[in-house]
Amino acid sequence: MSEQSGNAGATRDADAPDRSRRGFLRTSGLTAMGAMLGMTIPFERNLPAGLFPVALAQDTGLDLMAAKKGLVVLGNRPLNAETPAHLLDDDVTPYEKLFIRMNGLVPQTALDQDAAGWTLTIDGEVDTPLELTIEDLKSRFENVTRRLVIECGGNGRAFFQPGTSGNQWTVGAVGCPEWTGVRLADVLKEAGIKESAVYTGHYGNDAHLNGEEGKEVISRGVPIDKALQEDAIIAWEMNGEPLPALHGFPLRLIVPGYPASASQKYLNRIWIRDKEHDGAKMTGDSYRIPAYPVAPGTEVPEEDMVILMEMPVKSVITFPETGFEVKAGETAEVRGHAWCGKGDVAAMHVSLDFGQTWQEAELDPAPNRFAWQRWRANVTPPQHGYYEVWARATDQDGISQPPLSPVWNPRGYANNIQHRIALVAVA
Ligand SMILES: Nc1nc2c(c(=O)[nH]1)N[C@H]1C(S)=C(S)[C@@H](COP(=O)(O)O)O[C@H]1N2
Ligand SMILES: [Mo]
Repeated sequence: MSEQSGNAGATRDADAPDRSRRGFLRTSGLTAMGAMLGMTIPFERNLPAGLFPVALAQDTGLDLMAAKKGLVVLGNRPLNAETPAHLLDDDVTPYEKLFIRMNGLVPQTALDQDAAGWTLTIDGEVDTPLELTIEDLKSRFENVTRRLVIECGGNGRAFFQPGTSGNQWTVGAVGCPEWTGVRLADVLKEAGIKESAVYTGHYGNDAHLNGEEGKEVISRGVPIDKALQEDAIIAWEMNGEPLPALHGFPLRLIVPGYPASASQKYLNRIWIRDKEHDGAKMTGDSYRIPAYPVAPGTEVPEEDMVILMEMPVKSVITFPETGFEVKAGETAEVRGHAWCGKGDVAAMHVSLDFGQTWQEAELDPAPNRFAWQRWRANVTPPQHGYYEVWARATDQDGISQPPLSPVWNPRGYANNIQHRIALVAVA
């Protein structure tokens, strides 16, 4: 849907035969654009040639958001949208409820669901560079299906004080779909990782917002040891369907435990580097935090910023929705999910008295490593009035989510503040 930029320069004599795409749409029936919009366009004949309905343009993202009605759009160029906590209740996050984080524009190949000739190149510090089709991936490596959490490094940014620039994600830049693909490690081993390998560098074919052809939108990587663990996968399916356009069609990486920026969408190349990767948004202060705790608002010199790797332990309350009413003295179930960049979560607690006392929640084991874990607890508000449910997950090292934002950092990453919801007990 890049008609606006694509055809805008093609001026035509109004009387000349109309051979533009819009002309084609016209001659194939005036309702073609209307059909795409799902309604008639009463003044369609007034639409200047080359002008496409703005609602169909990728600029608005409206067409792409059609199935994701409950999400909160933070911006439309690039398109970013998060999921309200109460819509994250599913064990496996469906397409409709998965957050969207675009740094550029969805590539045309993804919009067209066109995977013809798609290849994935593995090159750099390898014995045998590979160029694999999707069929090669499917047939030459063991296929695996895993539930894996993806969480944006900036999830929770909105809770930092002072505020930091970037999308003001609250709690919903996270999800846990089921991905099908092959282990990244298997593919890398096939290529043969040289001693000199240090880091991966990931590439996709999404278009830069400024329209510059071939300009990198985002290209991140992970230490080679992380890439060689068995958890990361190169996926072509999400929840049993080909990857949707917004989530990386036809191939993407899922590197669980790390900020989702490492999980490159529209993946067509993995460059094995002999040094830390320096692609777009790998350097400067992107996805970096100070090497030492700083006071809120501190300006940190660039050389003191280190790459954000493992995401901290975290949880979300997905039921009930904030503001829920219960009867005083009666028991209500609260539930949600917990996850951690180190792997399994060790314990889950909830509080009904602003953190004075905590009760242990039931915590299910993960169906596989790096899937989120279901937790549930029964709470009983003793008398009528206003309560809050606070949720706190603890990792294997005994580290818990903080009640206030964790150590501040200039770009607002990795905020694992406890999630709170309001609970009203009526007499
Ligand atoms: N090609 C490409 N891959 C990308 C991005 C992108 O903009 N382009 N954004 C990254 C970031 S920052 C996040 S948080 C996740 C978001 O994945 P999702 O949109 O499928 O939820 O994709 C990552 N992979
Ligand atoms: Mo992200």
